[in-house]
Amino acid sequence: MTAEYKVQDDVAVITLNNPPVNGLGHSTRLGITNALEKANGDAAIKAIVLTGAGKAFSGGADIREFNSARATLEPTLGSVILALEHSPKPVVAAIHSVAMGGGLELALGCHYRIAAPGAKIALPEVKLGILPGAGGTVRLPRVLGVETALSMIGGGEAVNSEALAALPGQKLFDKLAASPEQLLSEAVAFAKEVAAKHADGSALPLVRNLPCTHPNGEAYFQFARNMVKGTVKHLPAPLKCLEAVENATRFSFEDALAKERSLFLGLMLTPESRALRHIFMAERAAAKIPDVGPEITPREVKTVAVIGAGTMGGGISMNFLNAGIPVTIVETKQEALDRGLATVRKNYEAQIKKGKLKQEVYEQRMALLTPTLNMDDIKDADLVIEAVFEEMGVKETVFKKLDAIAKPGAILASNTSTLDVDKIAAFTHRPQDVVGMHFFSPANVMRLLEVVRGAKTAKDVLATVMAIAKKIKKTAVVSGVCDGFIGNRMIEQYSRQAGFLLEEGATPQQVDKAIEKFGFAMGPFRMADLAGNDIGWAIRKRRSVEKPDIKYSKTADLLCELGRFGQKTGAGWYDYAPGKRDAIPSKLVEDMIEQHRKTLGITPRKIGEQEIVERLVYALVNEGARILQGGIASKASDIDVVYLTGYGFPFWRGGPMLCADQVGLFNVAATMKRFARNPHDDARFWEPAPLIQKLVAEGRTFNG
Ligand code: T1G
Repeated sequence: MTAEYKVQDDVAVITLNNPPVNGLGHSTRLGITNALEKANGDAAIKAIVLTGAGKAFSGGADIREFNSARATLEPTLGSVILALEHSPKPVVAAIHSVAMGGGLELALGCHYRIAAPGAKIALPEVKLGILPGAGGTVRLPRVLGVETALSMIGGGEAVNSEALAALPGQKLFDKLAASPEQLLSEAVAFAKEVAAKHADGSALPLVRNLPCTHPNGEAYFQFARNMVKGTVKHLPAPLKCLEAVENATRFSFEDALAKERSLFLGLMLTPESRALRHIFMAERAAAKIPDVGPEITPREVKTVAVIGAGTMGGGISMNFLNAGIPVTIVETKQEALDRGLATVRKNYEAQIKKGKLKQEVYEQRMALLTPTLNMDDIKDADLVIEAVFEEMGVKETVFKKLDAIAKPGAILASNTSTLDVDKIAAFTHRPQDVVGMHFFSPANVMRLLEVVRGAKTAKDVLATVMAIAKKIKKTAVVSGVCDGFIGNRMIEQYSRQAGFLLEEGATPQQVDKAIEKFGFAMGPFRMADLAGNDIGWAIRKRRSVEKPDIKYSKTADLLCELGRFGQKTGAGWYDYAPGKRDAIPSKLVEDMIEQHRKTLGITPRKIGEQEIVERLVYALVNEGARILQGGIASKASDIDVVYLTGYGFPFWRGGPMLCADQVGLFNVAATMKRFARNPHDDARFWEPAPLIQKLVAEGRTFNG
């Protein structure tokens, strides 16, 4: 059982002990009800304290059980809470650190609640695409008031225990302990007090018996509904949260509880909730490298050096400055160094203007940045990140210098976005210390960090980079070495399809509009105009030498030959008014595409939105499957994390691989085969990857 039972004098102490956060899985739920029965069956016990071991009171229902029958195995959480309410002896919840979701609902079923200061209190279910499903929407308004409760349930954010205890009229906490260390002793003492108070047989207080009203309910909920409708698109849960709390003010406790249950079960089945729960687990799973366990000790990183003060070098440096880690930034020319520093200052000053950064914090951070023209100044750095021009010759020069200057044990990382990290490692005598750290532009904003594992990269180097990624608030995903790693290798296929769609009859705005309606922040052509069409042009030139047999649309090359590199030249796939970013469809570009179709002998056809979306998204899926079967990514959820945190994939769809699972791999494969019959497309590419065919044959999915 993952609920321990101890007796202190005449008080039974039940301690949840299901690391890491006392998730309320079936064994924990059973442990609580067994312990409750034992306490109530022991005449020597006058009161009960319920608390949590380790770093939480309870983090809620066990998310790992959600898709299994165990989640509804009795005693369900609702049954455990009923058992608490029916206990003839008073139950005091002693809350510390975290009481979230079902964990808070459990405490609301107790007769009394005492909290340590600093505890994080939340009903975050809405972030998982659901709503509190064990009475939270009917009990929390009764102890905090309708408006505070709705704000917590609809937003899902945590609030500190002392802030809630200070709310006028609140009935959530009967006491605030002096400190987390004194919580248990104070809870036991308080339990004795309430036992004495109810020794006369007076009824124990139940949250369910408190009133739940709002003086202007109809107007308030209408206002709240309009607010939610205006801000949350694509996600059904927030409006259902509001409906459940409104029910609590309109119906009896039991009726409102029953309505909450049916709303909860309905949301559990939505694809959006499946996606959000998948993301929660996927982001945490990405931090785990199958063959790099907790026994591998990371190296210490106290100082960082960044080679190159360009846009990437400056942005990369900011991540470490923000985490309080000193950075030495190196350039070869003073004007480049000055330009880089000016960019860093501009980025910080913009945050100050928005009120997101205090002046003194900005100055503290800048004080940690040491600019230099002398490469020798990096000799003591624990981690050196190269962010120079994306050309192997330049990388070779830099890494040979780093090999000669950097101290033994320093980690030498390249920010390369496509080049072979094994080749870069071979420029040094220490390939075991070389790794890829591929940041995404803007490097101080984008959460994704692709950690590229070379054949010889040492395990402790990987452990170090994963640990430092967490420290600088990046979501790190490990990739093997291949052209484009995970993200760019897949986006290459996505972009190829975008080009073919133009040749077959679509316009850039039709393609962008379709995929943006699907949920991408930006379609491929608006994105190309933002990033710069010349970047893709250079990569295609390199690739046409290395892999001449790759078929791709020449439309992008034709565009670049006109000098239309995108926003930076005031024209690209779209036209732009001077100084503006609004993409204006371009007659010149459409004529150019039309002319190109003629040279190819293609009669343009009307292409529907669904085909556009499937060709773009399934291109990601097919290449993702090849990346998986090639061992470049260790799990499908890692690929989803890359696309969700680095490429603007709509989060409510959970990533390309989960999206394919939700459509059904049988259907995805059948569509791919249909695309393979299109004479203007790339039949070889559209052959479903062997892994997809295997999963379809076995009736399985990417994400298990
Ligand atoms: N179930 C299972 N595992 C969980 C978990 C949970 N509820 N919460 C966290 N973990 C795991 C997580 O996967 C990771 O595992 C480890 O704990 C540390 O997590 C009926 C149905 C509690 C604030 O949404 O917000 O109750 O990677 O890295 O930064 O109404 O975890 O180590 O193997 O995040 O210290 C509602 C979700 C559930 C809370 C701790 N509860 N958790 O943060 O650690 S639905 C939640 C969090 C529910 C009822 C409904 C955070 C945390 P591993 P971590 P952390």
